[in-house]
Amino acid sequence: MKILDIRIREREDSRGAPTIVVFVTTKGGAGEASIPSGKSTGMREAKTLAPKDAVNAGAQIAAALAGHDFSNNRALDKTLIALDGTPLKKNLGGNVMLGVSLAFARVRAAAEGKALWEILRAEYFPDLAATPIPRIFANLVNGGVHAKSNLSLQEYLVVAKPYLSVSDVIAGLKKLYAILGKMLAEKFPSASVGIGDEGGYVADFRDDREPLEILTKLLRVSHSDDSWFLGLDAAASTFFKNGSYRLGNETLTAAELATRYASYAKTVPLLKTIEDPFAEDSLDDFAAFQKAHPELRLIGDDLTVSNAAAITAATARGAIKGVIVKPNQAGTVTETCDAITAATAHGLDVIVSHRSGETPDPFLVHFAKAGNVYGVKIGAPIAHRLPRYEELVRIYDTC
Ligand code: 2PG
Ligand code: MG
Repeated sequence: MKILDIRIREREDSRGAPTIVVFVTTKGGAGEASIPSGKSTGMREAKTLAPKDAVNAGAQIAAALAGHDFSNNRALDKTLIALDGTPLKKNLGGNVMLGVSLAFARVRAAAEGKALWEILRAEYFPDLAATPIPRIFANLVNGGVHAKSNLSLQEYLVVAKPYLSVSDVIAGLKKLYAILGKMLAEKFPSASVGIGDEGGYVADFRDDREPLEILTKLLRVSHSDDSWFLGLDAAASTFFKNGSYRLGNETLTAAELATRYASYAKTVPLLKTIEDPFAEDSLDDFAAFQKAHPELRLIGDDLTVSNAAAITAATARGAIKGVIVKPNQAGTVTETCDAITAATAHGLDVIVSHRSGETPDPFLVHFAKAGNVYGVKIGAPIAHRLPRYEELVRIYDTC
């Protein structure tokens, strides 16, 4: 498919911060992709260029690629990676490169009359056949850098065990969300309960343990404790300062923080997963904690930054049992799919994730379906988080 032009326009994300939409025109048609952006970003994830620089990078890519023919995404992405020439995509930006790569995949999908996930499946996961429904990781209480509150931990998630249809689980989740809203309104002055970046509630909790206790109660009173479990995303790099962890008013060593998580898990038996429990450079602490607590599943995010080599290294150390995959951490369609392939080969639970600053573009759901992943992390079922819920219904329940 011959590239004719690439254009980039600035748009707002769900936080009202500037991000980009990328348009690719080829001889066979046009495609576009809107790129989300993170706040608790890993230092080794692909760099995001500000919109002005992104427009220039887009023009540079257009000048280099116009007239070139690419038969698949791997060929295009290889050329983009070479053109950028840096490990963290500092020159062309991971946001720009992913936008070009994804928009091109969409052109191919449209030309073949297929869904995006089918194009990705055919190119990157040709041996997969079934399409199991992924578990939804829904963030119902927001803290850390995603909320103005006293919580250091970033995300308190409810997760549905396997179920029959996406619509059923979303209906159950919306009920949980409404009941939780009522519980919090009774507990706190209602004007003080807010909504965070990912649609979860924000309130003045006693400490970082309290939301886990309240979510346990939520699952019990709604008789959902046999079909749902709880997860945390600590995003611990965000409260790691000068070699220690600032959890609320406390300053903890890694060992003390590990003891705290273990005590959460003991008193909150529904807690099964912890994402980024330690800072992004603390592979040893991940490995020690995962070995001491095989009943918990540690998940790498900032630790592994959707990079196949980093995922392999973390798995070799026994540091994680699951991994977050975010396409804009990787920076191209190919590297995203290679990360999914590597993680799956290592037996990890793969969870394809949104970013805290989102757009209506639901592309992540197509990566999930193409790669038959374990889960999707998509926030609470409201407002700007809904496009990914709707896409799940569209491509799992109605196709
Ligand atoms: C995370 C993400 C998404 P951000 O840490 O997992 O929930 O947050 O997009 O801000 O990096
Ligand atoms: Mg995370």
